[in-house]
Formats: sequence, C-alpha cells, structure tokens
Amino acid sequence: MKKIKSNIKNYKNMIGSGKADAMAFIRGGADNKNLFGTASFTQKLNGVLVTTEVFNLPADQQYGGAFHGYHIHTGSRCIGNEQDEFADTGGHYNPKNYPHPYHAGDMPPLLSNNGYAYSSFLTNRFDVADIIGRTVIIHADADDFTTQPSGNSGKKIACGEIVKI
Ligand SMILES: [Cu+2]
Ligand SMILES: [Zn+2]
Repeated sequence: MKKIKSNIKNYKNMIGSGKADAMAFIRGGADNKNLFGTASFTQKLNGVLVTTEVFNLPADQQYGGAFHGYHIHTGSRCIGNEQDEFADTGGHYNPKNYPHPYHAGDMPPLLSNNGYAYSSFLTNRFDVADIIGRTVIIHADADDFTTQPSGNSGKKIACGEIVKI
C-alpha cells in the first residue's frame, strides 16, 4: 500500500500526464465529410507521446472496422488537387532518408471500431519541434509496412495540420 501511495504521488512522471505541446485538428476529405478528430503531441524525455481520437472513419461493411495507415507527412497544409485533395502534404516525414516503415513519420495504424479509433503510443523518431508545421494523414487502407515509399495504404482520406499549442 505504501508503494502504491508513493507511485500515486509521483504520477507526474507517468507517461500519460502533462499538457500537450502540439495538436492537429483532423478533418475528412470530400468522401468523408463527417470524419473529425484530434491528434496531440506531448514531448517526453524518451520520445513524443502521440494520442489520437477520430470519429466517423469510413464503415467497413463486411467486417465492421479496418486498419488505416497513419503517418506524419512532410507538407504543411491539407490542400491538394483534383486527383489527390491532400497532395500538398507530400511524402512521409523522412529527414534521414530511410526506407518505409523506418521513416520518422511512420506511426502505428489506427484501428477503426465501426468508425471510431483511439490510439496512444510513444515514438522517439522525432521531437515535437520537428513536426510543428507538418501534417498527419489517415489513409483508406492498412499500411503493409513493406511497399515503398508509403506502405500501399491508399487514398488520403483525412488530414490535420500540426500546430504548437
Ligand atoms: Cu501517409
Ligand atoms: Zn513511411
């Protein structure tokens, strides 16, 4: 009991505590107008805690929910062209010129639960300062963690611009 109490007293050292340093407001593209969510980025001593909550991912009629590729892309704005509405986000954030899935911006896929996804994980591949002014992208399909340069994860269905808070 004494040990539990001292752990509680030290809760400030726990990974889930503390205020986020940067955030992205995620919105769906033309095919997913009801999709919305947030990603928050909290700098920790051993990496960045990335916490994401997304609503209204596209329904998977057959199975109820799918994995969706999820990356930090290099570009700063959620805009594009007729073929790819988020084309300006560019490729995966990859300052060391590594292959996929070793890009700094490669993240665990989001798991859709009938359209709702929640994820929280730690990555030491970047600091918060490195990704401010970049973008998060959610893809239509799963990331196969093999195909170059982006894991064959399909269309960019949602995007958020990462801002300092
Ligand atoms: Cu991507
Ligand atoms: Zn990648």
